[in-house]
Parts: sequence; structure tokens; C-alpha cells
Amino acid sequence: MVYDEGESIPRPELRELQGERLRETVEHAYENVPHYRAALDEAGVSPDDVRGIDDVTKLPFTTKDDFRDTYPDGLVAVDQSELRRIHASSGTTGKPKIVAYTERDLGVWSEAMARSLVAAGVESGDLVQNAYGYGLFTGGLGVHMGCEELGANVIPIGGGQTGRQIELLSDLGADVLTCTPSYALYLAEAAEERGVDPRAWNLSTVIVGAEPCTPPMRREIEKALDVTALDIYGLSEIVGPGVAMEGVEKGGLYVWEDHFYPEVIDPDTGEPLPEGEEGELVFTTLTKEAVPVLRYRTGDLTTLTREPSASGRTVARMGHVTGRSDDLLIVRGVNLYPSEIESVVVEFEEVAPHYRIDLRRDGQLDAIDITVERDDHFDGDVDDLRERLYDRLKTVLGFTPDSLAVVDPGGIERQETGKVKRVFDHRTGA
Ligand code: DLL
Repeated sequence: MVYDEGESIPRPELRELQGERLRETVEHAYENVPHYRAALDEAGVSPDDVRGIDDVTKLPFTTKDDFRDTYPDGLVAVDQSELRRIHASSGTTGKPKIVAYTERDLGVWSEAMARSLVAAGVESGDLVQNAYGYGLFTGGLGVHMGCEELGANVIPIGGGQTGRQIELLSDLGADVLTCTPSYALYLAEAAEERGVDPRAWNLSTVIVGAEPCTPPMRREIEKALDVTALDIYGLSEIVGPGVAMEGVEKGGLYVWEDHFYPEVIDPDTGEPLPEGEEGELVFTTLTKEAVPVLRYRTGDLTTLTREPSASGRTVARMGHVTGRSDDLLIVRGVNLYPSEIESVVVEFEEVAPHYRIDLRRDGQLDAIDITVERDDHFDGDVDDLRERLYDRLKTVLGFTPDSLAVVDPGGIERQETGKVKRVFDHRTGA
């Protein structure tokens, strides 16, 4: 099932539509945002040079710094009186990125979210417990609007209040839960602790997003809650949740590319990469009024395909985000992505899917300490488990961690709301 015809426009028509919309967007940005006028002039590109969607590669990139440098509203392209909503990114360092929406922008977002819910199998009349934070974060209100647009029944509980979440899941029996993957696991664990069996809930689907979730982590969620876990992607700078959504077929995340045009580039050279190759995801908005965005470098690493999909949707599909280009940790000169450690942790049934990485300086050298948590059900020899984990980590990482601690269940501090922090880099104070 699709929500509207925009999802399955024949590709030649879609490209034509994208070309027209790109040209309008570039014109709009050039006329109304001094930053874009300067950037386009510097790149020697005028709106007239945009004749089709392929011309997107002529445009200069927009970066997070461009949002920060023009804080708070330097990228807004319409009069204040046209604005209907302001959100902000959940950035952990520096100023947040402020984003704004016109009425039409909110309509596009609601539609993208409704499409996303339908792709996940949500139907009008379904009950959705929305545990994404409401407020400046786009998660709560974005999902909420999509539910209303679709005609689903939404419980706007927001993030946190775990006791309440458990009670409502037991008493109201939502069909769908929306939350971050780390919170889905937290909730399942918290229910067990209270003597509630989360597998007995009525949930059939959990829509997880806002942070990466490795495939094994997803399987943990599916097992713990007896659900299908589907991945929702989005970012405030583009619109919020619902830029892309994994369908029930699980063949990648549909990108609603009649509104948000995706590219994947080599993060080092900025050159577009061939389909299927992993690189940095870049988005250009095609219909946004308040904050049009040209070639925004998301920092997120993934792949793109435009192969026909089993569902009949014609839009591009992206892979799960595997990490961020700025996630890369360099430890003693060796590249390390936190997801590599996660992939080992989830291989072992004897440990819980929680871990913590601490980086510190030991004299002139980098040191890395890894902490994992013994699973509740494991009552074997912890030293032996530690040895096996250590060996596996050495093989996967290509170097030897300075320490590996296996702590008792619950030993790693949980974060109840928001995006989970797993890396503590004491070398930089981050
Ligand atoms: O996290 C929007 C959102 C809310 C998406 C609820 C999905 C569900 P920001 O706070 O601006 O917006 O953060 C955007 O979060 O660039 C990614 O690094 C990360 N992210 C979002 N969705 C995913 C995902 C929201 N499905 C940043 N997988 C993005 C991996 C994700 N990372």
C-alpha cells in the first residue's frame, strides 16, 4: 500500500518534476537568502544554469557550519509572518541549528510522515504510542502530524516517563511504538524489571530512528518486544523524521525524493559516488519554502539505490545509516567506528546490547577502554567470557583494547531520553 501517487511516479516523470522543483528552489534561495546568493555567485552558478536534476552537482554544498554561522535565522527565505513553527536540532555541541516551517512546509512534512507510516504498515485507525520527545526536537511533533494526517490514533506521551509508557502499553495496547532504538531496548528491560512481559503487549511494529541501529541491535529489539522493527530516518535541517522510511519489505529506506533529493558523495573529495557505494549522504530540498537547503552534507554514511523495489514505489532507497563521517575515532593511528565494537557486542548472547567506549591519553599514546554488560541470564564464567570477547574484539578491530570490563547487568548507565551516548573521548573532553 502507498499513501499517495508521489511515491510511485514513473522515473522519467519524477526526474522531470525534480528538475523543475530544483530550479524553483535555487531561484528562491538565490533571491531570498544572502548566504546562498554569495555561495552560488562564488561557485559561478546562476539559477538559469539549472535545467534538470542532474545540474544539482553544480551547486555548492551546505554544511552544519553554514547553519551555525547564520544562527539563528540567516537561512530563512521567507518573511517572519509566513512562519508557523520553529524547531531545533538536538546538537550536543555548539549552538543548535534552528529550523523554521511555513504552513506548506508543515503540510509536506506531514505527508512525508504519513507515507512513512504507511510504508511501515500503519493503517488509519491504528493506535500509535509516540515516545519521541515533543518540543524543539522534531521527533515527537513530526510523527504526531503524520499520524493525524493518516488518520491513526496517537498517544502523545513523548520521551521518558518509562513507568507510564509501560502502563499505557499494557492498558491501551498500542499497535505501534515510535522511539529511538536505545529507548526500545531500555523500555523492554524496564518492563521485565517490573515483572511485565513486554512480549505480551499488543505491539506489532516499532518505528525506530534518530540514531543508528545495527542489524543485530534491531534483532534484539524484535526479540525483546516480539515486533517488527523498522528504521525511520530524518534530520531537522531537511525537515525532521520522515525524510526516508524502511518499508515492511525491509529492502532499504524509501527516500521521498520528490521532496528531498538524495546524493551520496565521497566525504573526502566531495565527488558523487556510483550507486551502491557507501559514502556521505547529501540532501537538497525540492519543495521547502522557509528554509530551502542546497546539497546539505548530513555527515551520515550510507548507500543509495534506484533499482525498482518490490513494493512498486519508484523512489530511491537508502541503506541503514552505518555511522557518521565524523564518528570516526582514530586510536593509535587506526580508524575505528563505534559500530564495529557494537557488532561484536551483539554477537555474544552472554552480554547485553549495551557498551561504552572511553578514550584517554596514556602518556603520548591513545588508550581505549571498553565496557560491556553481562546479560541477566548468563551465569557462566565471566573471566572466560571476557577472554572470548577480548579475542574477538582484537580480531575485528585490528588492535588490542587497553582494557575490557564485563560489568553486572545494569552496570552501564542508561539514558532514558534522547539519543544514547556511547563514546566518551577524554582526550578532547567530548
Ligand atoms: O533525529 C529526526 C528524527 C526523529 C529522525 C525521529 C527519526 C526519528 P536531528 O535531531 O536533527 O533529527 O538529528 C539528525 O540523527 O543526521 C543522523 O545522524 C541521526 N539519525 C536520524 N535518523 C537516523 C536513523 C532527528 N534512522 C541526525 N539511523 C541525522 C541513523 C539517524 N541515524
